[in-house]
Amino acid sequence: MAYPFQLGFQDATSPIMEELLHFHDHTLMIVFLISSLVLYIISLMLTTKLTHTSTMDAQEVETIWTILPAIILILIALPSLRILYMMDEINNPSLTVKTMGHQWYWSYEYTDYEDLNFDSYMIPTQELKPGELRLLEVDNRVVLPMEMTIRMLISSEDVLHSWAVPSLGLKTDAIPGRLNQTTLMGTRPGLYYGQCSEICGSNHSFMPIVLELVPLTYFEKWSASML
Ligand SMILES: [Cu+2]
Repeated sequence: MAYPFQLGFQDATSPIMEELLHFHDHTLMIVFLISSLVLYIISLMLTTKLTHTSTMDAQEVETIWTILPAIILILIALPSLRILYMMDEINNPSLTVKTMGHQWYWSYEYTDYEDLNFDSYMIPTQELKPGELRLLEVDNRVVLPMEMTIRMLISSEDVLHSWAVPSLGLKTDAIPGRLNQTTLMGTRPGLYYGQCSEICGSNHSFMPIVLELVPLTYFEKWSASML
């Protein structure tokens, strides 16, 4: 989860988020270079009186300042498309979990099991135990095996919601009447927090998401205890 006054992203827990962080740094570096150049030129123009009064046109420099931005745009667009297609890929998932957004809680269904489903409500502030996170803890966590490809199916029962877990690089809209699909792959065990990311009504802030990524053997024990 994020810590107070955090400026950057959360640490990556999935390969996709790793890629997204690299792409963010790459794009930010380009932005820094352009900003520095523009600032330098502005300061130069403000502090000198160097003007070439007889210059009417300059073909060479115009060619450069047309082609150079085009190359920079390509350098951003190509890696961006690469990640876009990687996120779209569903490669042979070993587990499917369906989540439905409700006003205002999430419900989960492990569709590979006969009868494994539950609702996940936020724990109200007055019922929190010491050390628990306000507005982020839920009564039933989504337990999932780590280092496995999981297919998340996301939909909604009433209004638009959005199922988001920042450290996994996930944010998928939950749309009534439509089943959205995304791949979830955690590389580390732990607790991962997210929140509904679509303004969905008066209790929009009170429908958090908590993933508990565990090794496969623990997941098997948990699923057996839930049946
Ligand atoms: Cu919502």
